[in-house]
Amino acid sequence: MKRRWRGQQDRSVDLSTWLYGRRLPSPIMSASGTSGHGAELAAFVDLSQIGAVVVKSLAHFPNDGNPAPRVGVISTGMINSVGLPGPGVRRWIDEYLPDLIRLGANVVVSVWGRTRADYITAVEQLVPVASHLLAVEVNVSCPNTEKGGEMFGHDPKETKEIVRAVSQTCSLPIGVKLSPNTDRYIKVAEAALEVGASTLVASNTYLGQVLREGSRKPVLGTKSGGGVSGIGVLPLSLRIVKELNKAFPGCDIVGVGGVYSASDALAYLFEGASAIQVGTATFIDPRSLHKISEELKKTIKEQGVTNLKDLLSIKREFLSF
Ligand code: RRO
Repeated sequence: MKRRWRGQQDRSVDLSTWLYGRRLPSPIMSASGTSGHGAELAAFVDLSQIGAVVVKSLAHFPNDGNPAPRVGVISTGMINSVGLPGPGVRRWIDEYLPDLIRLGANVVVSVWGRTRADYITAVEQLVPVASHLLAVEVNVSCPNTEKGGEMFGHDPKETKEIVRAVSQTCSLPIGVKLSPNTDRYIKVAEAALEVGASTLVASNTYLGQVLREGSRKPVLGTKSGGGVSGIGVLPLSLRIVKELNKAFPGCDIVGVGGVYSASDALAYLFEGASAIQVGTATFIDPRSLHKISEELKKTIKEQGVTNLKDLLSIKREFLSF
């Protein structure tokens, strides 16, 4: 059983935001794949006070993942080729979901598959526990599958069929995790929104390759490279969020990529995101979600307001980071 976090938090400021049709206590969420399948961060942050825990992508089958090393450190963050290891939805429901429920977390389940039918089966298996979940995040953009850079999320038609199938299988709100590795992300997003996605999650990691210093050897066990994340990708994902917001005004967007501080989170909010996912920063400091939330509250107070909505409506320049 996971231990509940018992640190200090400022309760005088309202960080709440709307996403997936619900009021969440904070716009700061965990990013899929960066804190395990369950309540792994519970010792470092009050899971009931963050926006949501986004679980590492699950398939309807257990999966081993890629050979080690699965992650490598770079000056601007990291590269990974984790390769979707996971217990499968059924075992996840038995072994991981109970702690998340007990700790009061909003739970978003990321799902993946090798075929459209795989996605349908994974979501069918979630239906009996749907009342405990906030949403499904459809991952069509993992860079580390057998097919490498060839992913459903680079094809609007494929994405549309998968999202349509998911929305016909369950009544949970649907987010779609977009790939940044295509110039067609607007078309992909449009296709997903047409068939039932409510939320665009931008974005997954950036295809890359890293060699060991002074060597021809890749740092990752999969020699073909992996997905790059961290502070270096913030400007890249921020631009995608901006473009999505312009193309789909009013649509819910979750910004992901390189958020290490409240000022990084605010950049996404200023460009139209309703929430932010934090991933790579938690590898540097597992308390990052807590720290960023508290920093955001401090900024709100410094500006003489008491909630996030009012902070975002301030038009003058105000940051003093
Ligand atoms: O497991 C992974 O290798 C992985 C996934 Br599912 C993903 O969506 N993004 C990523 O960078 N790695």
